[in-house]
Amino acid sequence: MGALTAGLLMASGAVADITDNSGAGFSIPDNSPAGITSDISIGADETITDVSVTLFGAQHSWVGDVTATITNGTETAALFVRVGDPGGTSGDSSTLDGDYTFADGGDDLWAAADAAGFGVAIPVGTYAPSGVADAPVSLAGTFGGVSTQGTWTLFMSDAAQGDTGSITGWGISFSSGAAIPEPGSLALLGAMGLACIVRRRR
Ligand SMILES: [Ca+2]
Repeated sequence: MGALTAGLLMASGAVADITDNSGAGFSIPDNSPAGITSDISIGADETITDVSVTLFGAQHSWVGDVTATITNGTETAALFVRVGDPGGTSGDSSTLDGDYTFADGGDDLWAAADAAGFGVAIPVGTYAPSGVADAPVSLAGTFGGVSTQGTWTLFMSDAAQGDTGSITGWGISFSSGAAIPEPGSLALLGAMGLACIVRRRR
């Protein structure tokens, strides 16, 4: 990005993000480790600083069955793996109903599922990615420094018979390149400038 463009972006408070919400929806095959995949192809070649993935219109009657991962073909990160299952159990009995975003710094999905309880939907929102037995996962840590360009593949699977689910679509969003101050940071800069002015007047 040229200095002029970056300056204009900073002046307008814009964020240098790439978002592609074109991922196709699908039904998750019941009780199938092979699961199902869907690709999004990104043409832009930017250096990733952070990634988030959103499942749109997610439905499932037993979240503990479900695993979701994202990969660029080289690196793979879990979004969630059989929530509520520390190993060898049927997992959490709450459900999925709506749009769920997975991003570093999001809410605790396992805690939200536990709070929801049997047959109750986990609230829609932004959740931190997690792995097997709720192991912490960082999307920035996994994909930071890698190019946005290429094929990004969402994998989902269901590990137990009976309860089923689907998504209507999915998307991926990247923060890339030089950090652009967000409106909150710009306001902070403004406040700092004001503080400087106040100090000068003393
Ligand atoms: Ca199932």
